Amino acid sequence: MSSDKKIINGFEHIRYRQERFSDKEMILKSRHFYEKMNERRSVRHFSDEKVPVEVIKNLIKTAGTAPSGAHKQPWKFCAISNNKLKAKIREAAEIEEITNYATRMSERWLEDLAPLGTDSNKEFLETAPWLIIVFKEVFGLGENGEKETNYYVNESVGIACGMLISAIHNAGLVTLTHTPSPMNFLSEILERPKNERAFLLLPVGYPAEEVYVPNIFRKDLGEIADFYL
Ligand code: IYR
Repeated sequence: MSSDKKIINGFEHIRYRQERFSDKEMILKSRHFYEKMNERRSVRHFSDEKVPVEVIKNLIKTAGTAPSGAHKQPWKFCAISNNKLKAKIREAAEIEEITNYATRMSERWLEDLAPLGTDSNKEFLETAPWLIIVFKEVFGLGENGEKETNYYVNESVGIACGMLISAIHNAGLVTLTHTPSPMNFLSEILERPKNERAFLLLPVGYPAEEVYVPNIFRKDLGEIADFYL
């Protein structure tokens, strides 16, 4: 009789079963999911309407289902709704962004960003009811504070962020990927441990009442994929 458990390399493995669909169902489901995801837009203007903490917890739990190098799960999500903290983060982010836009970014970079309408004003850092700040763990900390190696940290945390963004969209909320640079000020403000580095900042909330996004288009399948059949 086959068992639902077996030992591999001395470690227990459990039988995994996933729901299976017919080709027809699979084509429909994959198309619907694509259509849903294709509605997602990065939104830079938020309503200050509250979003329940329970939702944010579910979004973060979803991000935490991401695969990671050697299953080290090298991520930490800081969810901030505290207005004083948000104001402090905005102030520090804008100080960096003013220098970025004025001196650190090349002419070419500014030209490339022009269609998106971004600038150093980061009002969304105060308006959005939540800021989720994603930290990567460049190394792990053992029980006695000893350093442990993490693997493929950027890939792992990047994947978790993708899943987080999908979960935010699925919940009917909006976000944008804000990458203030340099980002060390976030570790200081949030008093993060020395093994963490800020990776990405995602404001989360409802869009502002009448919101506009750039009229830009996604590459079509022919441009993003080559099939070898
Ligand atoms: N970090 C800056 C600049 C910026 C850079 C890129 I590449 C973008 O796609 C958008 C903005 C900022 O957040 O404004």
